[in-house]
Amino acid sequence: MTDRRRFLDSMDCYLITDSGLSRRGTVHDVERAVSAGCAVVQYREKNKSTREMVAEARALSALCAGRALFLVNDRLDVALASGADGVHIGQDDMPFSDARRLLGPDRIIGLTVHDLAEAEEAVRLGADYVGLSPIFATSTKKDAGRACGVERIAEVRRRISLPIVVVGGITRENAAETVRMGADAVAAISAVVCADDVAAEVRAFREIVIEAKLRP
Ligand code: TZP
Ligand code: MG
Repeated sequence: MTDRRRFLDSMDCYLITDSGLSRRGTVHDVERAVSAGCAVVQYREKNKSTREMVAEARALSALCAGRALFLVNDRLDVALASGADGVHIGQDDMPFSDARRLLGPDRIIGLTVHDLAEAEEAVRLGADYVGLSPIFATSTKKDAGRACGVERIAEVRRRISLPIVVVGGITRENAAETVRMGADAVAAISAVVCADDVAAEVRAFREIVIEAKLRP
């Protein structure tokens, strides 16, 4: 197992960036989240040119080095150009086998899944973790689909041993329940990047997750 995969074992709060929602910008959000102990950062950028993304991803990759895994959403080209630790891809993105061939064996590839069949397929393909979504209703991703509910987490947990990150409508109020149902880490976009103090918000989520893991 590479050091990169070890980061996945320690994750509790997983940051997904969103420059459209962020109050102080993605670099600020990542710096504050990582300084608060966030172990995995996913650079999800929908508003910038490829050139802007490569420059920003390089800066973020340097900022995360040795402190957190740095993954790029969807864009393998940006991940490769920036020296990222890996990518996060969805069901309609680059096929997994092509992504693995392009990235090589050591980089992390996370896959979005919506149900047990997709989660079992992620295991078969060799994904490093799954992002299960959307757990709750969300307005952050317009095409996220219908909320699957917390029971889906338990159903997937019973059948696969890959790390599970839950996404979609996660708040401080519902995060503990997702962990009790089997999530390893929570990814809350709006709750974190719209917060007054990103570091304090990440710390709060981390405490909730760590506590819920200790007392299931
Ligand atoms: N993928 C599935 S739902 C979602 C993504 C990126 C958005 C989650 O955002 P929020 O603000 O935490 O509901
Ligand atoms: Mg995608």
